[in-house]
Amino acid sequence: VTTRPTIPDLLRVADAGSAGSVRAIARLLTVVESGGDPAAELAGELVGRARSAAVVGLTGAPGAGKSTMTAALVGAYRTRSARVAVLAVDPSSPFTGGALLGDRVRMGEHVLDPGVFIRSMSSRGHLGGLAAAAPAAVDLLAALGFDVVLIETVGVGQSEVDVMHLADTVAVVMAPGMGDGVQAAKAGILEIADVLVVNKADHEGAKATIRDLKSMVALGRSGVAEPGEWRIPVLPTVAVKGEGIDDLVAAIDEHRGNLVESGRLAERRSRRARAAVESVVLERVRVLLHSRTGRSRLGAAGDAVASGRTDHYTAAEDVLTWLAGTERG
Ligand SMILES: Nc1nc2c(ncn2[C@@H]2O[C@H](COP(=O)(O)OP(=O)(O)OP(=O)(O)O)[C@@H](O)[C@H]2O)c(=O)[nH]1
Ligand SMILES: [Mg+2]
Repeated sequence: VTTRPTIPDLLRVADAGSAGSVRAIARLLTVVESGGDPAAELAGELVGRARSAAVVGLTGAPGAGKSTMTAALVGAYRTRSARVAVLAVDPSSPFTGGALLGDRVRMGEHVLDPGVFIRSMSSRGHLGGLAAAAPAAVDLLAALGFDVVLIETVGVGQSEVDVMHLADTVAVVMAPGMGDGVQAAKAGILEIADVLVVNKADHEGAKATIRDLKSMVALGRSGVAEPGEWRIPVLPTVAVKGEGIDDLVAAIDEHRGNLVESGRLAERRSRRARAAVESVVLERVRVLLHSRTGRSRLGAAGDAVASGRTDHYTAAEDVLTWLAGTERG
């Protein structure tokens, strides 16, 4: 008779780093994604653990070379014997199977390396959406002792920005000649980028893109540099050939050093933890609202507003008062 491994069992196997550890880590991530009591138990087990992972976000337009870059970065970190986890995140699409399958091929030899853990997350099947699971997933991987957690996501829309807020360092990957998409994305780029990467530097037009981005970075700065202020570097790479990857790793290290010195690493960690707390709160509220009582409360509130007996703010206050009572009880 085989019994289901408990969460402490899974943690022991994951920590041992032995043959079954990749599978144990995968199961722990499933626990995180599924939420509820097991996820709460796991979170409790992880309290007090050291988390020293460098959390690196990689985002950019479709086809810019993020996955190729991720594989190259994994290779670079592995030569330093760092343990690396990759979370490939697609916040928008519930249908990422094909793309992620391609990424597995792109990850090549890393798929079989026990020092590398690769996981895809999509919005499919998550009660609270991806945002609910991503912060806790990053935290789990850090608590399991990974030295580097790479989060790869597509695009620079709001949900990608949310995901990128989980990272200590965000690299935005661009490619030359991507036209209007790049233009449109520019506004959001400086908000989230710590490092700008111009991939496909072997393509025509790379020089112009680099020049463009450098002047954009210069314009985005507010005149006089403060001491210790981070300057966003613009780095050319050819990810398919591994060119420029060492410089990128160096820039990521440098940015991390800057975060530590300026005290902003702690700030980013708090921001990540805040996101984890917020997502649990929102999940709880959603569960309560969708419960039998919750639905009848909402239904009654809707009736009261529709019939003109009250307004929707007052009705919402009543529902919130009920929710607060439920949480205490
Ligand atoms: N010439 C050239 N091609 C590259 C380079 N980097 C990546 N590619 C190619 O560009 C294509 C897209 O690369 P991916 O790594 O899949 O890009 P991605 O940003 O992950 O794409 P999505 O996940 O679809 O958004 C692939 O055919 C790569 O081989 C590069 O530096 N130079
Ligand atoms: Mg990709």
